[in-house]
Amino acid sequence: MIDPKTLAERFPGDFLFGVATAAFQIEGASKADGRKPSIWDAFSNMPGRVFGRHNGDVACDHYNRLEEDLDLIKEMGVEGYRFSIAWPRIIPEGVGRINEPGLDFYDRLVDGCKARGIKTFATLYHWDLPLSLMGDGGWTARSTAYAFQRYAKVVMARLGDRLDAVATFNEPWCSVWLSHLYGVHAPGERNMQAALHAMHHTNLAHGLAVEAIRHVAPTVPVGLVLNAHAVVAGSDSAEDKAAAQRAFDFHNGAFFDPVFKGQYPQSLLSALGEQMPAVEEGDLAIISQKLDWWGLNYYTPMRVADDPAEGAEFPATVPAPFVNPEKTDIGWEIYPSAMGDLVADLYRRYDLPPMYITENGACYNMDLVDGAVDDQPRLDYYAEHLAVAADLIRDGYPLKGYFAWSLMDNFEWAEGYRMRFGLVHVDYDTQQRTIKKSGQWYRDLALQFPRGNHKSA
Ligand code: IFM
Repeated sequence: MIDPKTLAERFPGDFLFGVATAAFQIEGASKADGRKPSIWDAFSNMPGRVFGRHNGDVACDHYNRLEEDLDLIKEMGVEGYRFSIAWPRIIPEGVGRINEPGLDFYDRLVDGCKARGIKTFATLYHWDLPLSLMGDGGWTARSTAYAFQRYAKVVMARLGDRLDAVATFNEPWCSVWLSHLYGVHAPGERNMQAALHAMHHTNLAHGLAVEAIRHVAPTVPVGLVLNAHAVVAGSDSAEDKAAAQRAFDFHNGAFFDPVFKGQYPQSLLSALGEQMPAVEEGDLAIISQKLDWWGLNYYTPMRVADDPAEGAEFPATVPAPFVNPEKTDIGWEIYPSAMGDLVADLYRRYDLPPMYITENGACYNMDLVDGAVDDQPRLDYYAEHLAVAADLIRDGYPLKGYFAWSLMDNFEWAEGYRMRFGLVHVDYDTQQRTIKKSGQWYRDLALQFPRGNHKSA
């Protein structure tokens, strides 16, 4: 077992260790204090969408257990908490009426963090679109981008004086491709044209929100969290290498290129441009405003091969086999070095600001035995990926912090509660929290920070 104190020595003294969650996954209280449904409430209540028809009505009951959970975060020894804000609590219909009790909840959350000396990293959108906005087409409608801008303004006007950082979106890949093309996440569409509309309007919403944040809370560092895919060709053949480039353009370039280069990838435009919505004059300038930071969420590589089927839709790839047969309980290949290669590749391709690893972690579903959870494989996963993070710092990449996903077991989207990513175990019958073996290890590491004589990377 890697000793956490030895590992800690590989990070600069001002490196930030944190834990992450998202509103819909933990809060519950889905009808409390004026909150209205999100697309995830509707989706999870439909048969056949979420495992066991689990929903977010109670989740980890975090909304009602805020103080205890903030104590738990403190107990985890971390310096930062990454959480998301639920748009349906703040502007329940997406547009129109502002719901003060919703803002009050996040006020308490932020103040509670500050009182405990914990830095606040807020995400404005972690997939819980107010359901009412689906009446206009949800993310396929340009008007949703402007509704998001207003929501960003409202949140920052209330919380901006106490946030240490804000991200506009979490993983647009999921709320665009997984939600509108692959049909796995809400709203469950399977349509390329709809997905391309969601793509552009999400990118536009990001840019509009950056503008709003800078206007209302100019001192808060603003960023974007991307689950960049570590795309690896399944073989050295020219076909598979070309497939990997196409996959990069589609899965990463669709977001990185407009944000960090002010244009969409040429390959995507050639293949799919006709199905895209109008990119109006000025859109790309709004989208590509310089960011203060960006966040990487990394779990597993994406191995691809060329799809030989005639007329296969762009990016025309099929999955290639895992190289490492070891996988986590959700079926994702464990391959830590791909995280390092991905970061190096992204800094080669784009002019990127400093970064955080905003999510990394593993799904293992072992339960409580005699009051304890022995999740050694999760601990190993963390240790191996953190060693890669330390290598990145050694090699000069501007990596400022790392957030473990997740603080506690929670609603794992289409997988419901059966897939567990927490450092802390949640018994959903009693809402009892138990720090797992991995959580104790992570705490021992995090407790070393910040430490004196900071030597920044
Ligand atoms: O649970 C999710 C999280 O909401 C976004 N990133 C990936 C995690 C694990 O699937």
